[in-house]
Amino acid sequence: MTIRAVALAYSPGSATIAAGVPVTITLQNSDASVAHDLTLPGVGKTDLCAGPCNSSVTFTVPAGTYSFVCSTHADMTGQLIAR
Ligand SMILES: [Cu+2]
Repeated sequence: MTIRAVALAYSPGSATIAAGVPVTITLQNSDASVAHDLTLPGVGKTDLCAGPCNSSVTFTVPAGTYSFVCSTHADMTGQLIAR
């Protein structure tokens, strides 16, 4: 799945993933010269990179609802629903 970072926000801001199997999320940072990542606290994160750039992370999580955040922009958040 691809999640964009554009204008200091994630798009989409909420996404549903499969629980219990490896899921790869690619962050497509479209904000020129602005560094973003996608951090799932306690689980994993993409590399921090300045746009335009792509960075991926693969993780496996049990069913639940998770918040993700950009490590350089605390108000840049989104939600993953694993089921
Ligand atoms: Cu950011």
